[in-house]
This record gives sequence, C-alpha cells and structure tokens, in this order.
Amino acid sequence: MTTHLLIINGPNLNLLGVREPHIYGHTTLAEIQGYCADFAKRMKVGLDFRQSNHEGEIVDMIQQARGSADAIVINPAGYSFTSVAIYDALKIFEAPVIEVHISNIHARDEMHRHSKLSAAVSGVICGLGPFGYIVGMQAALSMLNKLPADFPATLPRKKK
Ligand code: CA2
Repeated sequence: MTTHLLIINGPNLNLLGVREPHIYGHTTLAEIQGYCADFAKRMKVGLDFRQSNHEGEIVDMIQQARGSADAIVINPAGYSFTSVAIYDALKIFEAPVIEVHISNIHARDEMHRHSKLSAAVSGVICGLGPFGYIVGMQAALSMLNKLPADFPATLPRKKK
C-alpha cells in the first residue's frame, strides 16, 4: 500500500510571500506545495497538502488522518501558542507528527517562542525556511522506515 503524508498549514499561512517577507521570506504557500509535491513524487508517496484558518477544521483534519495518513507534517502557525484542542487531537494521532516552523521561533519575541504543541509531536523543525517542510517529510518517512533505498542517507540505515 502507498504511504500517505498529510501536510497541514494553520492560519494566515495562505498569505506567505505576500506580507512580512523579512520574517517569513518571499516564497508563497502555493510554491511550497509544489516543492512538497515534487518531493513526494521522488519519494513515491502520496501527499495531501491543506491550509485552514479555523481551529476546528484543523482538529477535523487530524482526526480524519487517523484513517487516511501514515504521518502528519504540521505548521500550526498562530495556533502553536494557544490551542489545547489541536494538542489533544495530535495526542490521539498514533503515528509520526513533525511540527514545522518556517522561522526560528526561539529567536522571536516571547509570544512566538513557546509552542504548546511541541509536547504532542514526534519532532520539531524550525528556522530552515520552506526547506523545513522537505526536511519534515523526510523525517516522517524515515520514522516510518519508508525512505527509498536509493535516497542518500545521512545515517546508516537499519535492516528492514
Ligand atoms: O515560522 C512559522 O512557520 C510560524 O509558524 C508562522 C506563524 C507564527 O505565528 C509562528 O510563530 C511561526 C505565523 C503565520 C502567519 O503567516 C503570515 C504570513 C504572511 C504574513 C504574515 C503572517
């Protein structure tokens, strides 16, 4: 069966590349979606790339992923710092979850520094710009042991 990844983007990320490029860069979310789709094709996995400005909708996406995705990569954006509902949904999802932030949240102001969701995920990537999404996909596939055998590994692979 084909491995399937779900990428979830939280509120305001639909405006990427349009506003505040000094923090979030010039790349649009549509461009990031394209890079992720290309990488998924190379990895021979399925990909669903979503964005929502609504907390409940993100909770629904995570709940539905229990039947349809092998791992989640999530940039929860502003909900990182506020959402107990998304935290609870992620805790219930019993497969790898990688939290991605485009900016280095640790170098930001107090409000943007501590993600409540990090305690509910398998790994966190921040400060790598849009490349963080690709690293997040790679990390999720590595945790599933689903990286293609010819993909250049940085660590020795364990026998399947
Ligand atoms: O760096 C990231 O990926 C963030 O998750 C982005 C969030 C921010 O609250 C986090 O601290 C870090 C903000 C997303 C808002 O997106 C915008 C896009 C364009 C212009 C303004 C905001």
